[in-house]
Amino acid sequence: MKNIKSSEALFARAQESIPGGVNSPVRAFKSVGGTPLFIQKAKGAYLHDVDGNQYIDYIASWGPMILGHAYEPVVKAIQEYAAYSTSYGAPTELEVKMAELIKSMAPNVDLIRMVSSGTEACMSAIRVARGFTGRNKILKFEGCYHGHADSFLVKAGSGLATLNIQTVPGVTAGVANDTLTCAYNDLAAVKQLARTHKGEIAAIIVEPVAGNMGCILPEPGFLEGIRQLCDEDGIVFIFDEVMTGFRLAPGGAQEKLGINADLVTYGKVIGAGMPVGAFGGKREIMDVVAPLGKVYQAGTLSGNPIAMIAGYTLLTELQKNPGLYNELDAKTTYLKNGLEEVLSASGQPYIINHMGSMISVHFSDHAVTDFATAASANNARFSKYFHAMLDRGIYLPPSAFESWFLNNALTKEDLDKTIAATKESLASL
Ligand code: KE4
Repeated sequence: MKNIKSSEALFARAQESIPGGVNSPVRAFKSVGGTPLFIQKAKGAYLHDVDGNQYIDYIASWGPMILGHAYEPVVKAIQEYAAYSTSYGAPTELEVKMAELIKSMAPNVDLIRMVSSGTEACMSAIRVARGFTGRNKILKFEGCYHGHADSFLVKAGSGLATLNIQTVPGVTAGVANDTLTCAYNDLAAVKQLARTHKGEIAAIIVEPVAGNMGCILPEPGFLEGIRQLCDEDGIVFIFDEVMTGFRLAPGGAQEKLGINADLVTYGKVIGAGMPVGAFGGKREIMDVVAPLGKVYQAGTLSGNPIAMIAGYTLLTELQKNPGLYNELDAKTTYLKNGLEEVLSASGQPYIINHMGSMISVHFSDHAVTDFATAASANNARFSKYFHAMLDRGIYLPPSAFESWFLNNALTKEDLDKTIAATKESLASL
């Protein structure tokens, strides 16, 4: 067992002033148990907690740190721009350059609006879809998470699944009634809901590769079928690419999967760890956004110069070096193969889901293709595995309902350590 006394003391203190001692529920280790580690600093692939312990990081701040922590060009850019003031509340050339850069990387984005979180991006995107279509309902998928805006807190994944929160107090019945849900990968159910609610659905919002139930891949025909349905019924197809954007490919899941969305939302990587989200898409739809149109959306810190220079610097690195994606994908495949070897030798049932640099391990004897199959895995075993790995210096997401995120600072030695730690951990369970 590692010495985590300072984390324990800080967690006790934090709970006196912060709900649950954390500023976001998934950090609280609620489903895996134990004391959340308080992080002192991080560099490359390594986190250092307040007790001086080092960990190989597979969370990457839930996605943003794709090239590793304290990535030099990003740090230097933030340091330089901080001296010019941290916010103006007025337009800057940097925001224009950021919008142009995103448009040069992401397909189907004519206009894009910057915001300060993935939640804001998704919340704004559905408002735009409702304003554009004049319809009220949205359809989301059980176990997908699009942030904590009221409309999304219906059968959502990530922290709600981790904490087993099915209905969220404070979300009114009126709001919840406008959110239709069905199982991920169930195209027949989508078509049935579209028939039942013909002319009522403004948008179908989906994680094109789901990362909030563990990592769950779209089955062949699932997204293509929704695309066709949206074309037929005048429904806005929204790709929530807060996780997949600029991670699966420079053009995100739209590029990787070859499917066009009408609107797309971003977060995480585009801010390089600073608070940034964005929503964008076809001009005919985005034209409704104020001050051009009447769909109001705003933010004091939207397009903040420090956040913009951080994101712009990281995206530029990714655009200039597309080989980074092949490197990252190869590292993830190497890790998957190594994990498969030790997991199959353990004799216990397991599933590994993986695309690009997103991966998840499920202790399950059946395919994990939606929330129900993710929830019916042996997640108690995952919790034990999580702690056994943490004790061996490997920091996995503290929930079976999360995707792991690899960063490109990980070395073959780190991956081998992770595989070896898995072998030892499984033997100890
Ligand atoms: P934020 O508001 O947390 O920036 O983004 C919300 C969001 C939207 N869409 C997707 C696909 C997401 O995964 C997220 C946020 N992801 C979680 C991790 N599963 C963030 C971690 C947290 O809640 O602390």
